[in-house]
Amino acid sequence: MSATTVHPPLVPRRTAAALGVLSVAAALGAGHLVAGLVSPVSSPFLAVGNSAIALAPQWLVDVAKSAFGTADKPVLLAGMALVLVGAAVGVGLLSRGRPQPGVRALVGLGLLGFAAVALSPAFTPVDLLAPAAAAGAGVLALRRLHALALPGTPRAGSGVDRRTMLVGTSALVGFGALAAGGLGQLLGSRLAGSREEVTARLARVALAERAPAIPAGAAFPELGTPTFLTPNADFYRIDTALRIPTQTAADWSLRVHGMVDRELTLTFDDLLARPLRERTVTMICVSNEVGDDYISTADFVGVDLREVLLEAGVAPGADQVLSTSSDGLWTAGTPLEVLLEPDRGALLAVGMNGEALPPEHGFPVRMVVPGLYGYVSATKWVTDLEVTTFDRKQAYWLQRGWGRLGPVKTQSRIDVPRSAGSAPAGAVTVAGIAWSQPVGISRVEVRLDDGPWADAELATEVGGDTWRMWRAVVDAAPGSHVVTVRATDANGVTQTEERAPVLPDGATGHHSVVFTAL
Ligand SMILES: Nc1nc2c(c(=O)[nH]1)N[C@H]1C(S)=C(S)[C@@H](COP(=O)(O)O)O[C@H]1N2
Ligand SMILES: [Mo]
Repeated sequence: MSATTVHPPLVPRRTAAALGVLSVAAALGAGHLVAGLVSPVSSPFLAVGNSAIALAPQWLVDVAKSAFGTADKPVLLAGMALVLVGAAVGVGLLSRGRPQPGVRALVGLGLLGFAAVALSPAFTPVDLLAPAAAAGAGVLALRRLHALALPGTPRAGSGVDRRTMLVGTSALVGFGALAAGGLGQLLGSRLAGSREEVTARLARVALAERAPAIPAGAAFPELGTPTFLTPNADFYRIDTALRIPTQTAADWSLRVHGMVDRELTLTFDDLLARPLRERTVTMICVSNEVGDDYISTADFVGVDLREVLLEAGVAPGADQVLSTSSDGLWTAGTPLEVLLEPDRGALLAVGMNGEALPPEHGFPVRMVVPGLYGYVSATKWVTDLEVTTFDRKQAYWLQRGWGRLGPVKTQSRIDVPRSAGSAPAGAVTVAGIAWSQPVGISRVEVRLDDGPWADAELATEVGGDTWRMWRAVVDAAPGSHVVTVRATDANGVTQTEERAPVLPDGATGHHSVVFTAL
């Protein structure tokens, strides 16, 4: 070793910047590819963009809208790309000596992607695969390139010189990132294109049945209840899909078979050629704990499922329709008797709140059956209906110990005051939702502490298949209080007070909220 001061070797500035950009490109490419493969909603880059929009203050959104009009999204994405290039250069420059600071910065970016994906209401754990792949690819690329770029680390025994290796590996990472990103984009855009086409077609068709307009007095969002219709982006999401099926409408078909007189195969065009009906339906998950929010409402457009079953002709002895998703991995068993009720209104849905179904909610076609929990009825990405018996075939959740029939139980929920929240003492507004499909709600009562039950005011009714909002005013002296709610259905049956867990067929019990009057 020489006697002069030892400077640790450093990667030249420009090379370091280039390494940073390549590593971030590798991360984005890998993330976009994995998102395209498993879940189009989970691309970290797009998720960060969507979160930026969701978290942006309203004035900023307004400024962007008025300045860029419909180009506001591309402008946002371009802006994010610029910021990312800056961050990438930063990652490189931080790592001129050792790769660790850059690795940490990449992991930080990955965590940002994680947070953005996890923030989406459509989030399921598999959505974390894309940001994880992104962070992994970025760190790998940075470490590898860094090792090659650092001066003074000769690779003993290697025939190729370090510089050639560095250039070659850089080119590989660059092309790999582009190819992965491009492939991811292709996978995602095929689906996006098909969705746009379906949305446009739905806007042109004349509906055979329209859902009544939602009256102004149907909800009290200004008090803190949900809006009557849940925006698609906020609609709760539950599924076991490890990968969101990316089948396009053109590739879709539905087979109706089993105990039927005539087996049917319907294409997407066949569906759209049939009478299309619009119905406002509240969907609920059996896993909804008392007071929880696995419940949402949408205007669904689709083909009447009963009409399809009658056309196929149901053989005597059948008691179940087993529906299967296009990946073949999930099934629901729906009581045939319910599907054949003339007034049930079960749909093979293609539209949701004025657009094609979102990918995570079943594009291109799903089932919607008012009054049944989703696990026995709401098959997303449905491509197969087998008319059969419960004895012969057991659906996914039935095999795992959940109930066979799955009718939605009458329930109510308090949305304000928030749990552990506070309100000025005196007249305190209590508001929330209640549901009892398919008959509807006739009465909601609230009780403060151990006081008597008092009638709440019901919002304007939309239908028996949807939730109904309610509000009440209680007189609360300063201090801690419990407010409790109970609902009564249109037949006069009040929801049970008895607590039941969600397993096997849905929770029961009163919802109570503790709050402080100040
Ligand atoms: N293919 C498929 N469809 C499915 C499921 C699933 O896991 N896979 N989950 C069901 C359950 S349990 C519910 S509650 C609803 C939820 O529909 P959503 O995600 O559109 O709200 O979809 C149902 N359809
Ligand atoms: Mo569910």
